[in-house]
Amino acid sequence: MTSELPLLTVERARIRVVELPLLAPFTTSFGTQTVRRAVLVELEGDGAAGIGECAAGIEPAYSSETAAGAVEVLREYILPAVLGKPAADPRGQARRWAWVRGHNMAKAAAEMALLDQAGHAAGISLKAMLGGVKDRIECGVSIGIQASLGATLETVEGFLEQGYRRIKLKCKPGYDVTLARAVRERFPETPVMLDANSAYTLQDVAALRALDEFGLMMIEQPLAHDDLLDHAALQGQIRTPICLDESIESLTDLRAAIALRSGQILNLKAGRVGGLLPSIDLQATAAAAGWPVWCGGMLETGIGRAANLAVASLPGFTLPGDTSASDRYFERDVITEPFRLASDGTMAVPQGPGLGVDVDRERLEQITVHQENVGRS
Ligand code: NPQ
Ligand code: MG
Repeated sequence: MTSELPLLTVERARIRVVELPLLAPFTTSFGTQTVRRAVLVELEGDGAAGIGECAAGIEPAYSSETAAGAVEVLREYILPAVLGKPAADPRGQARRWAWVRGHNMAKAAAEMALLDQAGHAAGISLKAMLGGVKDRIECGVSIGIQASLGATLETVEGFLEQGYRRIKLKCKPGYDVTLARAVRERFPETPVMLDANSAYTLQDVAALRALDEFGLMMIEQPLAHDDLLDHAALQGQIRTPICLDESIESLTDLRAAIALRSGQILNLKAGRVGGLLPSIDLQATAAAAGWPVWCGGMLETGIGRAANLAVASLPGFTLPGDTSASDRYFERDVITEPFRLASDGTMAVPQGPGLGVDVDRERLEQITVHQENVGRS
């Protein structure tokens, strides 16, 4: 954090679960999502309010965390650790739950709400609090597995017409080389990458090596979510740079991956690594090792999307991220001004206090499926 922030007390805390329907089903190697269920944390104190979004999904498929698990850990451990206890700044508050092992996405949701609250109290943007340097972010788009190759090519074309600067295609064993070839033939110059979400093993090295001829920017998380050794072995056998996503849940993981040469690029998601403040350290460590970093996405509502743009404005983030516009996923977002892509494929980083977005309270109530106050509130 670059800015000095005032003393801040969390006087009231609330957990809210929302369900936002997706415009189209989103299919990865681990399953199909048709709705984004998101856990939100709402905080108030010292006359300022903050909101944060949890990245955990319904099922423990992308990571071991779930929305229901996050609700419990937030209610029982994370929020009680900070309620009614002053601290110098959000970093000081986050230290109060450092004893909780794991549950990075639940911690990140609470931290996002604290930063939003602190930003509102002090009149400082999240971007400024984190030390962001860019006003606009170059955006890519992540495209799920479609019913046919033809449908995929049409989808790619539509997003390129909107201005997106790089295309990420979800792949899986048996749906990789044909996919890469078809997209390359139709869009020879477009920056393209694949994301396997851990669907391969070292047995599949032949198919993964066959991808080398397509000049892909990278292949994301080909192997198991916790296997840095096999990723290192694979990187030794393929030219396409490996980008790690699921494998990196902490600075320790990243340092090990760098030392082992398990990849060359980092997809950084604040939720996965326990928050925006830890993300500052990861992007600096990656940059020092010569690893480009980009900001991943978790089908966030406008709340989490605002945080993604703020963190993507840090200096280590040098590649276009999965920071797409609200209308990539949702008919109607939960913020009054949805995030829009400019025709040059960039999006503005919010400049207002905190997250810099206004929540559409009517929309929020409409999509709420559960809410509870925490502690004495
Ligand atoms: C990725 N995101 O980079 C993830 C995968 C993902 C934009 O490709 C609920 C919970 C829905 C977790 C959808 C993108 C999810 C999810 C996608 C993770 O691997
Ligand atoms: Mg990924």
